[in-house]
Amino acid sequence: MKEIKHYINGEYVGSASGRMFDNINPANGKLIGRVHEAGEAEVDAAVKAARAALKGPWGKMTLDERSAILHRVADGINARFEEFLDAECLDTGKPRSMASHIDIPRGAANFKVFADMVKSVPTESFEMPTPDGTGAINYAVRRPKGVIGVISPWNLPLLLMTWKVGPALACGNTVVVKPSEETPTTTAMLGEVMKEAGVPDGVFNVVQGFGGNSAGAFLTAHPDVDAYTFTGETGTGELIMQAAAKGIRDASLELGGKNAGLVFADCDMDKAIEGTLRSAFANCGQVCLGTERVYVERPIFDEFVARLKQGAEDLVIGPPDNPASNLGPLVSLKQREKVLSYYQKAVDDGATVVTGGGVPDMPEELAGGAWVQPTIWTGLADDSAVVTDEIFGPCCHIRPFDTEEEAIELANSLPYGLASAIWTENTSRAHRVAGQIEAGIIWVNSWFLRDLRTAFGGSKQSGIGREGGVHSLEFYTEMKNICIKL
Ligand code: NAD
Ligand code: 6OD
Repeated sequence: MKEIKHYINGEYVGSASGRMFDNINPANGKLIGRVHEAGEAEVDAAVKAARAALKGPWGKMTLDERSAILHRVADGINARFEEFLDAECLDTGKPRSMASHIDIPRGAANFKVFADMVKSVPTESFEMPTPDGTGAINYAVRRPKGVIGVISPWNLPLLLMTWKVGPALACGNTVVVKPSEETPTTTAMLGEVMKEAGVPDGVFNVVQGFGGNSAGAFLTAHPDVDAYTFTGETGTGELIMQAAAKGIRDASLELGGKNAGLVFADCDMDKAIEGTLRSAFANCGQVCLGTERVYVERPIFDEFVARLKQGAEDLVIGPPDNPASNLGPLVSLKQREKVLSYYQKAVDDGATVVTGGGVPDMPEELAGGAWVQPTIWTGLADDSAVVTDEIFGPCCHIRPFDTEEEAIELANSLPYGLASAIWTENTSRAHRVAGQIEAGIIWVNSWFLRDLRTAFGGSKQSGIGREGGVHSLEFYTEMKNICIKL
């Protein structure tokens, strides 16, 4: 039986309490292994190790030395690519075809990109006159923020965790990571890679466990953490912000979304269908950037619905190791309960179920998995909870619109503001509409096309702050101004 421990101060350690929880394979409901659950003692040990490591060799390294180590971390992930891939697919059930193209390569790239970027970011300097005529010079320097608490979700476990750990370490911080209880494995494995790459003990620490009244809450309550970076639900983000307020700690929050896709009659229909299929169903709909609300200009509405239905019905539902699979299970039976409750609510609210709406028939060996059908609805009122709540499942509601203004108003009608996809071949319209959408990330004729130098994050209740490129470096460093009187 596989046993997953915490990684603290360069060693794998179990919980003093002996408390453990199950790690379940969502593709078949079977036990993968047992995971140690951190109590306050383990979280405290991890934070102490991270604090001490700030003053150790890590804090004294040059940028070049630190950057070279982070390149070795990326190389270490790539050298064990298949092991990381197996582990990620086992924990999440996602198709290997997806994880091998997105999760694992991005997990490695997140280290290289920020290791390089940190070496080329300028700061500022100002000359100023003074009354005595001698003048003064101001210049800014960046320093690590300190010990960073990283709390990450289960949908893209390695990718989203390293998206924070990469820049945090590149900037010279130390980290204590609390991965999701659903997906503990790849974060645990990263400890071995860090060790082999020469990351000093205490720089990267992992505590396993749940959120509330467990490792997550103990980490956010710990007074010696300098800042938190969190990806997860908006409600959890509120709790983390409250905890961070004690002691005036900074928090970067990447939260939920209920993203709109706007499909104009002048779109390239093939591109719009392909992109909307991916944005609604990739990772079984468990992508924060995914499109759960699709608004389609009336003249092409019927054709769009028919073609999206066909595309959804052509998806191959299956386990990770089937090379043909492009729709895996949800992450857990709990998540399936949530998604199915919305499938039922849609029916109760009078939706037309265009396709799906239930649980697929699976072979006996997979029957215990968290499978759901990809689902499309039309006909719901704009205030139905199915249209306003983030479901985080393989589903979308499609509604017609008549004017550009109406489409923009519909897209902006919710308290979320994470991402949006616009489908049009009219460039003026693309710029005009993109500029008016209230979201942090807008894609035109694409979806989830990522350049890691760009600002990433949500507006409104989808988050606070931006990460990516220099924005990550801003969050993970403290800038100080030095004023020299001449
Ligand atoms: P979640 O908020 O339930 O959990 C995320 C992490 O927070 C987990 O590690 C969990 O254990 C921890 N946690 C939960 N309660 C906590 C508490 N009280 N104190 C400290 N830690 C706590 O989110 P999830 O279900 O893992 O992920 C899905 C959600 O994440 C969706 O809402 C999705 O939109 C969002 N998400 C957002 C982005 C983004 O970039 N904006 C990216 C991915 C996922
Ligand atoms: O690509 C990224 O950097 C990123 N943070 C993606 C988030 C996906 C949400 O599920």
